[in-house]
Amino acid sequence: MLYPGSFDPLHLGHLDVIEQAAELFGGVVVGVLYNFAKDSGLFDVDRRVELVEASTAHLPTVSVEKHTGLTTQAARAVGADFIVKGLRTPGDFEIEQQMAQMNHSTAGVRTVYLPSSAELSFVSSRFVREIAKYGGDVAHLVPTVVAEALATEFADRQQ
Ligand code: COD
Repeated sequence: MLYPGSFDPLHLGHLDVIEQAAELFGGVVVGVLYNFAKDSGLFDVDRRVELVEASTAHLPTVSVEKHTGLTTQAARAVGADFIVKGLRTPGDFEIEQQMAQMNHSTAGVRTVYLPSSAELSFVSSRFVREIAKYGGDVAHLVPTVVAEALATEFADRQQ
């Protein structure tokens, strides 16, 4: 099973989905995808991978891969029969359902949805980046290692 995303950066909503997937399915490959339009990101892909690895070090059945291209190609590359997606809102479902149908129709790859935990459904990488950029507190939204990386990144940018 592949859990694909940008993970720029990984936050606790993502980690919750990873933990659920590892428990339910016995393991998961986290796929850090990086070659699409959205990718003028904060962290480069190798840093994102490092941060996901550090944040999932307590989960022995979780591994992390970076991948360029389509999600379905990433799934095939890691030998995953299906993709897992986290759902926060009904709006997420509408978008994800269309992608799931396209991925099945074009590549035979199926999608499983896991609901986000209620207390984490409002968390997004975009908001985390924005809050951290202006010095707001994100410590309750991201793993400690990510909070430290954000603080360093924005301190470096201000120099
Ligand atoms: N709680 C639970 N789940 C969450 C939360 C939260 N708070 N926040 C995000 N998630 C889920 C998202 O729903 C998503 O499933 C996953 O976590 C990753 O989130 P992001 O924000 O890191 O990733 P996205 O949305 O920027 O990127 C998603 C993909 C990389 C999977 C997508 O852009 C993609 O498929 N790109 C490849 C191009 C492709 O295959 N195109 C064809 C599509 S038909």
